Amino acid sequence: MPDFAIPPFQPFAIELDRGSLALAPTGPLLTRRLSDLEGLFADPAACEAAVEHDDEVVYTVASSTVPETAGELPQSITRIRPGRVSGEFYFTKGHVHPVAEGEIYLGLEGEGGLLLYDGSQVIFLPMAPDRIGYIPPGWAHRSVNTGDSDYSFLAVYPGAAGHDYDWVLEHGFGARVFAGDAGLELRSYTDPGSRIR
Ligand code: S6P
Ligand code: ZN
Repeated sequence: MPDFAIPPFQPFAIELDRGSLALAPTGPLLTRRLSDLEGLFADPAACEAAVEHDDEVVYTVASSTVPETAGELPQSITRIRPGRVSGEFYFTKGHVHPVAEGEIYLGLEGEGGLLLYDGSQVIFLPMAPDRIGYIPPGWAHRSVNTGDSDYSFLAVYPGAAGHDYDWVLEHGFGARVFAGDAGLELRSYTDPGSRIR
């Protein structure tokens, strides 16, 4: 398993293979399955049944060799598989950066979205290849695959920003993204029967 490089290092280039979306050189690879997302979907029983069935991979995060340390600017490629749990599109766990710093995402393939929540306001940014999504400091963010093929994006973020996943467990995300009869639906996080738009 490749690891992060140890700073300080010389300037270097990273090749992005546009076919496989592999980075070279490459760092650690993280894999998240449905069982890693238990308790996050609106329908926990349906998620549990899917975990029992085949515990599908929901997403992978392939990091470059740049470490998450102060002063560095790490990158990673997230690939979210297409899928739904009771109509709710597959998503990433979602987090907020405890050191409030911005982050950018660049869409690489597929159709998806960035759900952003500051504790009161919720914003959904549709994402597609070549679209840059900007996450301002302090906004929790979760990515959603709203298509029927892989949705992948490049993330670039400050190395000392950290990742707080508990904030999301406590505050939720303001909205959930579902496949509706006439397309994508944003529904209330705590009352998924009620549509926001
Ligand atoms: C890191 C950046 C992404 C996510 C990745 C997985 O700051 O936002 O690389 O880590 O998309 O999402 P999560 O919420 O499981 O970390
Ligand atoms: Zn982030």
